[in-house]
Amino acid sequence: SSVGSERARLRRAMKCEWLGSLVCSAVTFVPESGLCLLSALWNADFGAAGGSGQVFRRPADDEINGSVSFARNWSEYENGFGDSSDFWIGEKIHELSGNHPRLLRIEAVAWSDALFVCEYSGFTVGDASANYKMTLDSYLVGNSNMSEDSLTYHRGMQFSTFDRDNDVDSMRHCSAVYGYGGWWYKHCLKTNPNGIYRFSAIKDASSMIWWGATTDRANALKSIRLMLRLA
Ligand SMILES: [Ca+2]
Repeated sequence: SSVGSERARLRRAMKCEWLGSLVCSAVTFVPESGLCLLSALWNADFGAAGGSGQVFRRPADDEINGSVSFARNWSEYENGFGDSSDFWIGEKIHELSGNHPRLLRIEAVAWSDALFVCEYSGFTVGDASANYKMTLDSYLVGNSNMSEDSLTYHRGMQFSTFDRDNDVDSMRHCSAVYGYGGWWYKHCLKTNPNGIYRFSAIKDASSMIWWGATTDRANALKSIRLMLRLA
């Protein structure tokens, strides 16, 4: 019933906020979907799935370049960075998912303002000794409206940054080739949410992209966020 599902949503909300306050102040609860934010970069309204037209304000240095904020080194990605609206959660992602595989939800907004969503079960991230290796179980087709599953490609990869090449491409340093962001690069990518922020749907794979969320796979996105269901 809707009462039952509302009760379940509230229960998740309370557990999520409790876990969030326990492990990381950067964990933000998203009441509309009952999930917790891991990472976000937005200047758009996420619509029904996400809230009330928050406007993203880029830091001053990004107004010059527009590509700085997610080009961070290994220790910055470990520690986490950013503010409440534009951030990476850091190694807390392992604390949240290492022993408890979670549901992962990605919300991406194209420059047309269309919202694309996908969800994965069994998302988990290892610890520093495993270079934060990421695994997941399956793409939840019924909860997703993207034209393809692009994250399964990255399953089993270790995390890389521009100063730590842990990808499996022996010829290239994927982070450095594709925008200097940190991510679970492979050979190299079908998703690049920490790539360079553009101010239009420019076609370039070093941009913040997510295959399946745009007409052309390499079109830059307007906004994206990653969320974890903690309870
Ligand atoms: Ca490499």
